[in-house]
Amino acid sequence: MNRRELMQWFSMGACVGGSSLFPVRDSLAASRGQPQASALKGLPPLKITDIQTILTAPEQIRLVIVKVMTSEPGLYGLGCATFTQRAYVVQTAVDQYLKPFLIGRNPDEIEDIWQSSYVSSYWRNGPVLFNAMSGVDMALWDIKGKRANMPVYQLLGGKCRFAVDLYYHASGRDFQEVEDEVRKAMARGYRYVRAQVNISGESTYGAGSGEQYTEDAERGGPENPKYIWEPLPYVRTIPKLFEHLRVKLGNDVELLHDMHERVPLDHAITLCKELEKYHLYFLEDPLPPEEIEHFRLLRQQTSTPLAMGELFNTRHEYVPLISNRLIDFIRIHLSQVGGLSVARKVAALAEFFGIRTAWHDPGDASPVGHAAALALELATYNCGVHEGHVFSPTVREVFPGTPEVRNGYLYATEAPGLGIDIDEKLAAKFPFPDRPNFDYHWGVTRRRDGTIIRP
Ligand code: GCO
Ligand code: MG
Repeated sequence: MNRRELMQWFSMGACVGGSSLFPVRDSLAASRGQPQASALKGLPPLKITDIQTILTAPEQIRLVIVKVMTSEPGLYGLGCATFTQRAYVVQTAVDQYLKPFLIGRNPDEIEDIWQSSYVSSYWRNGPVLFNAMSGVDMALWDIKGKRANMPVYQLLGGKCRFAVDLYYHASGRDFQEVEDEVRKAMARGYRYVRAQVNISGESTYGAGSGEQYTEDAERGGPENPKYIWEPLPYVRTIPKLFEHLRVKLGNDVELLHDMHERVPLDHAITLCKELEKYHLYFLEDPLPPEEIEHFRLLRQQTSTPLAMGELFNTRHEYVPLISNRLIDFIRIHLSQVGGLSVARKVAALAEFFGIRTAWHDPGDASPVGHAAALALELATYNCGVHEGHVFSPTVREVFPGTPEVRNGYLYATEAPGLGIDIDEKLAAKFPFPDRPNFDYHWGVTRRRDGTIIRP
């Protein structure tokens, strides 16, 4: 069907599910008698008929997908509600609480569904509820896009770039391994690479040391610390890593680093200042979210670009950092903050303050979450970079329409809605890992003296 035929088909009132046609209505009469029908331009009224959660782990990462079904046969939306560390709690929030609240509602009312879900438990904010709401929210945008027969980025204002730059994760046990990984990424066309290195003898975040965290890790508590991490060796090593990378690789690659909020303010200031000469694209999470007031001090001391926000839940956390221009990049987990609807408002707020987006998109955002972030990024002027995850061929089979990576860019599929689907039969073949639900990566790393560190 060409575009003209498509427009005729739409003006006749065809619906996305395929078959039903509605008589052309007189728009004036409709707006007097049936305001809703007029606003829908002939599309049939729609109701939410069911909401399901789909749990799957094709890469051993616990993903939570929300599927919102509608009264239109074959029309459904998908959203990402992934919170790997507490997946079953999110499932309960969707199945036991949001589902009964939202069945029968009109899926077109995305903003109202968000606002009413937000107050539906009286106590609001926080992980779990926001993960559940994120899943529903993305699914509703997916439905609206399918209904409009447009990719979601069109509904958000249309493209302001053809694709979005990705950053690749390079980790290694030593500088040489990290350098090799960065070279590999550059050879594959990536222009942005995050570099993390293992600190010998320490439980280093993101360094690919292959350390196995086990169930007995926490048994000893502060009396018997097993996974040790100290700030000083870390703060001394990282500038040397970036010196090595700049000497060996030159300046043609954008380098990033994630501090994962592990050091106190004095060390954060020292490290940010020392890294200035290596011109990072950004330095992520120099401080924990509990210490956002410290950003005022850090900001005045360093020109290293700062990224912050993946652990934020509420507007109370990100507004001061943006409005006081204390960071350069806002990082938000779209599947955690309340979905596309919230992230789009944060992006708009950030634009007024010259702050760019770098949504949190590692492997624990599902391909559906990546597709939603991409839709927003394509239509967001102040988009900086998309956190890249190299999805395995199996994940791509489970999620047909997972956005394609070409030459370091992430491309939209151009299909209506979020442009992505799930093969539920295949997804069921990848149940959550046969390990305890508790993820022992977190809450076990301690200082030498036994003090727990964040995170
Ligand atoms: C990042 C993050 C992640 C988190 C992970 C926690 O910047 O990509 O810090 O790697 O650690 O999402 O589950
Ligand atoms: Mg991070």
